[in-house]
Amino acid sequence: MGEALTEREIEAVLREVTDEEVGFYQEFGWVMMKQLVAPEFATELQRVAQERRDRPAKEGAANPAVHLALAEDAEPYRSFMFSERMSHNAMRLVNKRRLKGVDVPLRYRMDMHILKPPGAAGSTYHQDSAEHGSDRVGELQFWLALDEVTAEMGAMRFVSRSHREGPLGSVFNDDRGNLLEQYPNLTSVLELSPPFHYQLGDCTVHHGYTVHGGPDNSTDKPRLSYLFSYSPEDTRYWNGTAANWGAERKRLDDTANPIILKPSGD
Ligand SMILES: O=C(O)CCC(=O)C(=O)O
Repeated sequence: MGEALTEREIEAVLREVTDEEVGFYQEFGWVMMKQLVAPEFATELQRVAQERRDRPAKEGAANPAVHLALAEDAEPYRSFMFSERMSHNAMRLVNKRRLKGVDVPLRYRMDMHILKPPGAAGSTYHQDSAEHGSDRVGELQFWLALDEVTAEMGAMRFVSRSHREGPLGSVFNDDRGNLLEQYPNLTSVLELSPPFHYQLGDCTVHHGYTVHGGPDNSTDKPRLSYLFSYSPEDTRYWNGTAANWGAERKRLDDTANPIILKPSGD
């Protein structure tokens, strides 16, 4: 098991986000932060996650790859995610100060270790906040490479500036297909980010309304990453939980809310 780290120790392995990165994120809805954490710290996170996965599972035990930053026995995850430096980094990106005049504290939303083995399917194109059911913007997700991740290993792609489009619909637990299928003009009106090549310690962050997904892992190597996410303290969630795979969604019914006029086909 790893040790809890002091703020000073965290600052030695986690840098501040730059003004350029904050500006890029606000404009495009995502940003790549090269070497946000020191490679040896990313290796330590990977080691601790692997050790937890290798432990014999106790009956009814929680998934060892999820909520590491809340666990008693998964340091340095907690020290990292709850550090002042990470909190300030995230608050600067969220930038509630712009309209409120003050920063809004962030809550832990969730964290998880993601392992995509060779051949694993790509990620469905979606918007996190539309899936999670938050009532306001501000939620954001960091995706930290715990090993080298090439584009062919299924590195995510983001639809640049899609965070300005508002909610485009939830797609998990739905039969209408991912957002690229539902909005065939999305990547011609807007632009898909370039294919990324992450080095150990590189991290992207994306806005809750940025459309993102990714290709299959078409290599013979596993794709290792750590996803961690915050949400503004005052956010309300539809079902009172900020779970990753979708608050319940129901379509309106034709009797109570009849359709006014169906558009004629183009
Ligand atoms: O790891 C992936 O490919 C997708 C992760 C994701 O959807 C997210 O970070 O919001």
